Amino acid sequence: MPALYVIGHVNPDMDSIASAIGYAWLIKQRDETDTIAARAGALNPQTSWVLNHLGIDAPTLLSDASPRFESVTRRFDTLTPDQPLREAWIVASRTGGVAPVVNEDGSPYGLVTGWSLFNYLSEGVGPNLKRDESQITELLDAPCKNACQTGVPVFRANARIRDSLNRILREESTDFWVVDEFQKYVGICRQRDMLNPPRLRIIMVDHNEARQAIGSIEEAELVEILDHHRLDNPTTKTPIRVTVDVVGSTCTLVSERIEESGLSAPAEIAGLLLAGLLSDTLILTSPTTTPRDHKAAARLARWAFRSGTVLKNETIESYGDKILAAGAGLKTRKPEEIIQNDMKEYHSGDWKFSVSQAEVTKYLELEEIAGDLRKILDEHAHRNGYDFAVLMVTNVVGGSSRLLLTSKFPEILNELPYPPMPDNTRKAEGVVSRKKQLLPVVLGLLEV
Ligand SMILES: [Mn+2]
Repeated sequence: MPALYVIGHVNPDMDSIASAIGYAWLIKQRDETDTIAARAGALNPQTSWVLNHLGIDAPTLLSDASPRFESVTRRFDTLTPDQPLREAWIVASRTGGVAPVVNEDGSPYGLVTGWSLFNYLSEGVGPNLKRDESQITELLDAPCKNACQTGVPVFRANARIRDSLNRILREESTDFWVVDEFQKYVGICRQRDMLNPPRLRIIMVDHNEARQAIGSIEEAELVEILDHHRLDNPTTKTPIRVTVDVVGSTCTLVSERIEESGLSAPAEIAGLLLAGLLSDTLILTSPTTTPRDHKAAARLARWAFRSGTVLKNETIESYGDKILAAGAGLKTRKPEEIIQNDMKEYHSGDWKFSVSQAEVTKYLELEEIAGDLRKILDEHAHRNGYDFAVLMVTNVVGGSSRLLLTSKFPEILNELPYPPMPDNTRKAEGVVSRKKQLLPVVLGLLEV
């Protein structure tokens, strides 16, 4: 069975990372299925802080779902160039006709194959074989290097198969080397496996739109969706389990699943899920917060704030404050990073745009860097071919936002119900949710 990955959206936020780790943990416990928590990009400062604080490793980076050479690699036993050919015979009869010969340092030397062996033997005994040919067994005492096919193409284990398909089809040989990043032997891959590689199995958490998913998601096998955003999911060939529910965080859904399974999460997993929940709901204050989120937070707190753990003296509020503070502060961050960190792309009619969100604890720093930020936002929009871009700077303490728009934007957006400020930003009082508050207003204007 190919690996099963649980992964959130690109530009991952706290909820995406926490729900991926938490859900992968649950599946492993509940179904005894090997599951890998993955992330679709760099961690943001808030998430790094939480993972560090709880002593949890960051999930595996998976930026593309196209099958890699590693997925079709066969890890055959190897021989050194000086080992006798009869030992290669033993390996080849186990592998179905190929014995990899590898230098002492692990770099590929050559392959003993049916073809290379025939060439070698026919040179030794000539075209006419006598009835009892004892020469053949003697020939098998020679070192492997005498009967190797060299110049066999080499592929990196983590390279995409798709990118090398043309070359694979052109090659005469049907077995190829697979090496690691140091060009050392990993295994052998075979042409017929590469033409139909196993698809990565993916569970999407905290998103369901292909546009917000890792690259080549269409080449993966979508297994499940667990999310709380608007529905715009890719189509599938077979039925899958889809949960898109109206709650404040994906971590809420994960914690409900844990409870339904009759399990309780270990303290650090509970602390992580609680961080995702508190981050997405701004400590249970955002308009997206539901009674289920309150219930989930209480349950996670019970599991997480145990004696003997780093969170032993926390309350939901004190822990939430620390999490939000770890994500705050503009001047300490690069403008590019502020825009890229939590950026989502949208299409509406002919318009293509992005809305980035950054969280701060006060606006003082924004006024100082608004000019720089707009310049970078203009470049960002230009580079990606967006008609415009918006940066939403949210004051998580005050519970409102300032909007920074690119210098060029559709004229209709002058009608945004947020008054302009002296620093050229717009004041969006009480607006903290991109999804529930800002986006419907923007889309409402664009779609008129
Ligand atoms: Mn979320």
